[in-house]
Amino acid sequence: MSTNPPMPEDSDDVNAAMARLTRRGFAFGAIVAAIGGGGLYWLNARAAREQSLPWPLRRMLEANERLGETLFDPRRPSPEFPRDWAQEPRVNGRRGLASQFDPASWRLHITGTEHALPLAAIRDLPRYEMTTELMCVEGWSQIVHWAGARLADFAGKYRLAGTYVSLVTPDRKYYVGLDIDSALHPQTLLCYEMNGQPLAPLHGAPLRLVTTVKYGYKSIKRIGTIGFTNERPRDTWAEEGYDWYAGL
Ligand SMILES: Nc1nc2c(c(=O)[nH]1)N[C@H]1C(S)=C(S)[C@@H](COP(=O)(O)O)O[C@H]1N2
Ligand SMILES: [Mo]
Repeated sequence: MSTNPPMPEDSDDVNAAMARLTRRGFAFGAIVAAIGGGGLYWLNARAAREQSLPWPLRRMLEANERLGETLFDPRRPSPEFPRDWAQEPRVNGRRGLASQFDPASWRLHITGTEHALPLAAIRDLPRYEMTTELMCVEGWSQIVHWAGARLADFAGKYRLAGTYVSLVTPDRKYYVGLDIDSALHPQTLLCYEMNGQPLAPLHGAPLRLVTTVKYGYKSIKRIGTIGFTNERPRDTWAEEGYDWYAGL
């Protein structure tokens, strides 16, 4: 079947498309139970496609999106794990990492300001470490130890405010939007270390986001520009049919 939204960089699992959708889609589970396998076949074969999904699945994704937004408690902490449970996650998704790139001349740009910050500016913020689960919407997860600065501390220091945060790679090929509650969650970090080492290039050096309250696709690697805004920012995977909110 071919119901999955396109995922050019890391899609070896076309057949897992349904499974992916059901991770948070209990409503989908209910429909599957109600109509059975034959009905599911019908759904795939006959239902009109919207953004490459049969429309009933699309409606459900949208319903879940609203539900996720309503039920999410931004203060709820995500679980943390013993430090030695951490392992190296696979490199998943390389968009925005392909271009030639010199880490030494990297700066973090803040939209609407003159700031072009070196990594030292992030290291100067209070350091926070966490051992948390990175959950990819494709159905795998990995416990990883991260070190970095809280995005909330960064926002405080540079007096940034808005309803949303926008994050973009230096080449602008991967971009993420976050609602402000998730951005300021205490386990949303601007990370410069993974498992006790400086970030490897394919894990987002020199600076990436890691947030425990979203699926992995919001944890953008190699941030080039950050902006606080009142308009909902573009988001790479949302534009390919996934939930913009992507809450866990
Ligand atoms: N720049 C960039 N960041 C990205 C991606 C990407 O393709 N490009 N993929 C995302 C996805 S889908 C996941 S699951 C995580 C995986 O992080 P890892 O490669 O460090 O395991 O990175 C996210 N951040
Ligand atoms: Mo992912």
